[in-house]
Amino acid sequence: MRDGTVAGAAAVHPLGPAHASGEPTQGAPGGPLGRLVAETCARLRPYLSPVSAARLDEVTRRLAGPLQLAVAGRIKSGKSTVVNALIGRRVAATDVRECTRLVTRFQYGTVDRVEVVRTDGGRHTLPYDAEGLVPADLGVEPDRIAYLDAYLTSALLASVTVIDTPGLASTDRASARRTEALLGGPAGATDASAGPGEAGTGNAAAAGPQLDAGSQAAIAQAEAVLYVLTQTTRADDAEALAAFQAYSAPQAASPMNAVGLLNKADQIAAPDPVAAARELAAAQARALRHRVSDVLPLAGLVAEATETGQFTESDAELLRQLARLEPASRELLFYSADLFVRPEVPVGGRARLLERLDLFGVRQAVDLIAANPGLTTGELRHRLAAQSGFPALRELVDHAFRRRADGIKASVALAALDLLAARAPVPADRTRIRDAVEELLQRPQAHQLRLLEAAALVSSGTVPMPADRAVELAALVSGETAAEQLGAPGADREALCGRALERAAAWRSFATFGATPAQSRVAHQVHRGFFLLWQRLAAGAP
Ligand SMILES: Nc1nc2c(ncn2[C@@H]2O[C@H](COP(=O)(O)OP(=O)(O)OP(=O)(O)O)[C@@H](O)[C@H]2O)c(=O)[nH]1
Ligand SMILES: [Mg+2]
Repeated sequence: MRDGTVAGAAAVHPLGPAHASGEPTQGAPGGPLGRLVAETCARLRPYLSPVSAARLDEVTRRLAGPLQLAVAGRIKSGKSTVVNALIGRRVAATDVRECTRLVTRFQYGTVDRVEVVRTDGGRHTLPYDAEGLVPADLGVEPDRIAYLDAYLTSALLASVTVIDTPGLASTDRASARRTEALLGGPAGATDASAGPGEAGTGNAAAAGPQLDAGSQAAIAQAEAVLYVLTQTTRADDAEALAAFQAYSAPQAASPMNAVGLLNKADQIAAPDPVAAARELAAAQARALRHRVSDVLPLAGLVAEATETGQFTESDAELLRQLARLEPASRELLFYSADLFVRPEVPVGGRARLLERLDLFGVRQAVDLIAANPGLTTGELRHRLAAQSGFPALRELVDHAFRRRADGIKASVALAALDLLAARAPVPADRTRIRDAVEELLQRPQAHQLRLLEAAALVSSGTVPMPADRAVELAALVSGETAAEQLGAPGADREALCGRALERAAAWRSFATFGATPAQSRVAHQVHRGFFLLWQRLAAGAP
């Protein structure tokens, strides 16, 4: 276990890492909504006081960077394992003994390296260790470290920065506090409900939410979150999720930007853990529907093995040996991990297989080979990955999050502008920023931002809405095609046009006659959303 904690106030430069890192500064935002917000910022900047202008620069810089995706959850839920699988390299230490103590931002860089960002604002650079992991020895006392910037030439990181976080309900209050800070929650919210073996002993509530600057820098980065859950969703899971969403304006904290992972699916004690995991994940998604948009079942360990190249030819060969055993003795092997000590399996390989795949993963692999002895190592890896549930997560990050990054980032930037206005040292700044945001939101091109805000209010339960209307709004906001937006797959353009107009009218009438004032405000935005969609369709847009 790495020792020491990170605590105390610090003086990390608010402009944060990209400026100091030596990596090229990001260019303009990739999407139309981001560009719209960036243009507003550029127009506004000359009229602001130097302090607000510097803060505005930070908003603009973040807008142009990759989506900031935090992986959060309780201690030992498998966060670092998920991070490794996503990045496609085993870079974060994962071990029963190894606790993640620091917020680590894995991001694209031209040279692989770890930059240690110290609480005094200084940085020093280290290489990854001999195994390719973020080194355990960071060269200074841990309490002098704010967070880590880990650079990798991984393709995924070009569009998404993956932030590994210390576990919540950690016995190490300082590192848990950093995550609670990242999630926007009060320090110590998790201690009371921590279970046996996980309980923190410190009186964290008494410690107070003293956020160090390193954590604040990390908070400012998270734009979406993967929340790693295990079998039982505990009260503190929901609390931490609530805290993430309470951190900033609803549009930045939309449940649409938070997805749960039911990890360690392989460890569910059921005759068919895969099927049980699917059901449990669906139940958790219902229970947490105002917190996350979905819960995906995952065997993170298997995903890590298959995605990071840890699962090798010699592992596959060993599994083939096992598959050739008599069915009865094979079965005996799987009664428990202890029985996995048989002369047929060399000691080293045995430990390695268990470490890579755990017992259920080994069984799955052996079953796959037994059913199809000609399976190549590549095919085996592919099938194991498919059974782990990882493809759905990959799809979510590569496709759904990446596609929606423009809207997410623009919404987060608008929320940051609100905050900037609220904290402006000069009253004139406040008025100018608010006027600029209002002017931006009046434009038809910015309507998607209003819709995102409305969807956030509805999906978080802040504005209650009949279930069918909530579903309709979610589709309108996140559908990739007009047919998806209108919930009418396969419909032709004429039908889509008709439906868009019909839905616009239905929402207008709901806004006028059937709704509470809050519902009415949302309904007006949705009406306009369908109307604009109709205009686009009628004008022949794709
Ligand atoms: N069987 C099984 N074990 C897993 C799975 N995912 C992670 N683990 C194991 O759980 C332990 C903790 O995993 P980590 O990824 O280090 O968990 P973490 O949430 O990052 O832990 P902290 O940073 O200390 O909070 C490790 O021994 C992993 O190998 C899984 O899907 N199945
Ligand atoms: Mg970890």
